[in-house]
Amino acid sequence: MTKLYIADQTCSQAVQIIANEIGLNPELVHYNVFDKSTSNGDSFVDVNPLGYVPVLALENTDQDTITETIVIISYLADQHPEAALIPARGTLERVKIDQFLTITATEIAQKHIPLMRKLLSEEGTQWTRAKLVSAYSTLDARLADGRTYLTGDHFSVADAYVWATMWHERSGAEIGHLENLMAWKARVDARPSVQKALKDEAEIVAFHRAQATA
Ligand SMILES: N[C@@H](CCC(=O)N[C@@H](CS)C(=O)NCC(=O)O)C(=O)O
Repeated sequence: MTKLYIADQTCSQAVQIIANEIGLNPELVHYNVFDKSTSNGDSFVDVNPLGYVPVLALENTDQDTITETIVIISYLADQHPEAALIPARGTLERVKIDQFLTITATEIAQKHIPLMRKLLSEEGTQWTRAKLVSAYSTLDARLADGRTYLTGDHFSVADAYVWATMWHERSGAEIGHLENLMAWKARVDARPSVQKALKDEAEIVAFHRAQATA
């Protein structure tokens, strides 16, 4: 069975959501980013020598492993065009969503991480928080025309990725005043694919914890 390596409350939720949207049921493996253990005993350094989730381990002849959130969600969405989660490759619409996903990875997800891990000086903290507020403000402005989701009226990979990296509370970026974005977040919270991702994640994390204390 295809395996999806995830970590608690991280960007791997984006992959879970997209898998749920298309009805895939990969085996979830939890990676504890602190003690480096996995819920099924796999050596994570062998799975991804770069040491991060998400990783999708395919069951193909070459036993390929795919890393990078953008690449995995795009791959899954491309495999299931009927779910309309991403525009077709080669179109300008696809270029725009790729641009959006890249901004999410570089200007949102990776900006949060040193803040959440408290790795920055006071000056670095202020600068990085301001960058985040600025990035989220562009999303709020995008939603101001009343659209339901970030790229229009259909849920897409863009919504899954941004939702999975809404770590503003943990990194102290104050965006509660961005009303369009907060309303969008509530809509995404309510999607069955998101609720299932949270439930499945909680179950595998609890299983892994119980194993560690047994
Ligand atoms: N370039 C990767 C980065 C993924 C990443 O930062 N993963 C974090 C969770 S969101 C992680 O696993 N961190 C564990 C660590 O660095 O020890 C991607 O875009 O998917």
